[in-house]
Amino acid sequence: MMIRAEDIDLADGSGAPRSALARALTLVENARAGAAELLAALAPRRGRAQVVGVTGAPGAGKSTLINALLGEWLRRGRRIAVVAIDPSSPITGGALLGDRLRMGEHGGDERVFIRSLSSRGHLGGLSRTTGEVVDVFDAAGFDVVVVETVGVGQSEVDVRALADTNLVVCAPGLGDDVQAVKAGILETADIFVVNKGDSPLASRAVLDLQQNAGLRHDERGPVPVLLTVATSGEGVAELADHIDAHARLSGVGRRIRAAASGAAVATDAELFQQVRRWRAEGKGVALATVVRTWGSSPRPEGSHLAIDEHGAFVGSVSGGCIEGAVIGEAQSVIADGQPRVLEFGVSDEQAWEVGLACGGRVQVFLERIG
Ligand SMILES: Nc1nc2c(ncn2[C@@H]2O[C@H](COP(=O)(O)OP(=O)(O)OP(=O)(O)O)[C@@H](O)[C@H]2O)c(=O)[nH]1
Ligand SMILES: [Mg+2]
Repeated sequence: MMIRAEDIDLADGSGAPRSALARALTLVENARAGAAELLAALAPRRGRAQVVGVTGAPGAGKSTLINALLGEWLRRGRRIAVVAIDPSSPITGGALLGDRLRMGEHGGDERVFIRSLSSRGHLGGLSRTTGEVVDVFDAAGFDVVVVETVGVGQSEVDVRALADTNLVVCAPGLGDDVQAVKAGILETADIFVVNKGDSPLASRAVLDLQQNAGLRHDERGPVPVLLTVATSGEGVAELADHIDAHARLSGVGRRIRAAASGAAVATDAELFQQVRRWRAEGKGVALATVVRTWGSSPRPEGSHLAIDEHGAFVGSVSGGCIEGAVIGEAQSVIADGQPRVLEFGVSDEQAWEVGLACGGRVQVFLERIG
């Protein structure tokens, strides 16, 4: 049965659109016939929702924190959709079930819609259609769309392109988190959350992070570092305040504006400043440069993406679609020192996988620097 754009408007008051919404999501998620038409019809209604990315190591408490935020946002009269990316095998479904349980408290509320997506091995860690699922929720009238992903490796690549406000959740004692921050998550985080504030190690983690957060010297200033206890709700109202404030300051609909303008994510000066910082820290660094384009390539020749040995990155060689693949290859270049040329185009199977714009083709030169 056809789903029309007007079937999934929460604001029109014509009864519960939940089943229509669920069907629209399935259509879009699986890129079934009619998905493109529906998305086109919904496009003008997008751009109102605040997209909040929540990343962090497995077990940091992301889902529990989102559950607590749901309660706080409901008290503030918001409608909230949650997209939880399941990092595990779609076959076991274990993580999906766990997320339903941890966020289940508000799952029955009319104003909350929780959807789990499988990452399906997609490069970049997000399902190819995550952005479209976000578009559907935005157009349907949700005020906030939360996207939860595990922030290891490349998954934050796509979240950065998608979210208006990026939360990085750390838990004291998980060790890697502070390392990850040092490795460059700093550039992508808008708010750091130290969760499990009931742990004796928490205040130390806050201090560590504040020191690191203070190192960011661009116009955005230091990243706020907040302490929460997701299980009790402590610190969650303050976190919600910061998320609101970030929307007022930086706006919403970033993914739509970026797609429309092809705006660069960092100037060359910012990029090479980060490269110098990485090299001063003794890290291996690779530079990717767009050397040739054909058709509708999202970035012009000369665009750069710099990557460190841990996969932290700054800059862009695409609209976010091929970065995952380039970052993976860059780490090999750092390891073996061999420069190489990568090519992505719509006729390649790989390009299809990563969703390069139709008709576009781009050649990227990768070299180790330093
Ligand atoms: N003591 C304490 N435990 C917490 C807190 N927040 C979450 N937990 C517990 O930590 C465990 C992991 O929480 P989740 O919310 O599933 O963590 P997650 O980051 O979503 O995990 P993945 O989705 O698997 O990556 C659960 O047992 C939670 O009950 C907290 O503030 N304090
Ligand atoms: Mg989770």
